[in-house]
Amino acid sequence: MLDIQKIRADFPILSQTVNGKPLVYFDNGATSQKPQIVIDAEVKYYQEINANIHRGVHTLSQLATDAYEISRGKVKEHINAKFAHEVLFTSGTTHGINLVTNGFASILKPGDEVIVSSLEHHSNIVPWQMLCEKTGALLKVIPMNENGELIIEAFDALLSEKTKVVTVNHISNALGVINPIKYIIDKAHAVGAAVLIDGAQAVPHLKPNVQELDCDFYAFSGHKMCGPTGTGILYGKEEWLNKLPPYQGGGEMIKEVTFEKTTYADLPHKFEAGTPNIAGGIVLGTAIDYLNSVGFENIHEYETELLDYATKRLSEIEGLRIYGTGKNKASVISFNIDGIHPYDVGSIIDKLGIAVRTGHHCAQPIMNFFCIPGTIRASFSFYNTKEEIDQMVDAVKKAQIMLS
Ligand code: C6P
Repeated sequence: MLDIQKIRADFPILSQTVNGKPLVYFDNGATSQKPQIVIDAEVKYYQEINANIHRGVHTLSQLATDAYEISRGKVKEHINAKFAHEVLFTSGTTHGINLVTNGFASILKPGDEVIVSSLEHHSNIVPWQMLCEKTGALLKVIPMNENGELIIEAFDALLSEKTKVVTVNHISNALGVINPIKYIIDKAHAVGAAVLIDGAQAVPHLKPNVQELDCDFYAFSGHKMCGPTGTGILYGKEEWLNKLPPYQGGGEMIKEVTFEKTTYADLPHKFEAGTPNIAGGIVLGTAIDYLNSVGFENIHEYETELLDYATKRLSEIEGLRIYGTGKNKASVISFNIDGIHPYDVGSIIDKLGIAVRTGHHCAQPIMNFFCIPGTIRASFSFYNTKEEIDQMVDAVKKAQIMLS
């Protein structure tokens, strides 16, 4: 059992008022709030050990390097990667996915096929489209049903020896649906395809086990899991990271440079050109420690309670439709009210202190499927409460009356 009031006290922003009302922060899918321990760790880094890493022999540089590599080790343990050098620091999920698609440009041939799902964020559509344009590969899409679930038989039918890559998100950001990724990974491997999982929306809610999943790549963002913005991780299997060419050229990613030829550094440095977000990388480790101290089983249990409660309460509102009604869901609810634009509801409830996201959530194909311009999305974290859900429901009812 979580002591929610104690947890809330860890997050200074939650005691703030917005528009004169206590803040109800339900935009955790966009970015999570940060506990004081994470904020303090960022300050402590700049106050005490700020230096560039992997370069200097001086003490501060070594302290910063050690802290950065300790954090990489924490991520390795957290996701159960086989080696620390399979864990690449990135600026976020988008960066991680682009690193992979860039690498596949030298692997794919015209007529090869890449399978994405209809539930993807634009970050996991556009880079693959760009790759297909560059290489002459074809983009195939796993369709979804009215509940927002992928149609798995259709996925099975898309697979063939032409399939070279399959990519899906672990959890849909727009609908909260949890995808059957283990099934997808195993089926894709059976035809020899590589698999990238976009874990951006999964890591705040669960602990991915990349060896058990057997995915080839797993990309996520630090800022959605209580870490700083501009941080992220790309996990890649050693064999794949050795096969892919570097993403960017520059300092840190080389073994030797002459004007005739450059040789590249070993993993992970081959993919970490330039000075990274050192403070962010270190503090991501602190965020992971914090989440583990709360406990992912506790988080799952409590967030399921919040999801069930919010689904029940919102369903009381006449004319309200929830999108993404499959069985397997994370604590995200996307909804609309008949005849009212989601933006209008979002603006009114913001005046009442409630922060939700409205719009297409960078997942326009999902909105096109439902023939809507967007939704109102409430995404819950373990520091939210049922009382806050009640406040949102009251605010939505008020907005409905004002806008009808
Ligand atoms: N989704 C949301 O409000 P970055 O911006 O690189 O940290 O993450 C991109 C991204 C990739 N995949 C999924 C499934 C995502 O949800 C996101 C980010 C935020 O839903 C901001 S658009």
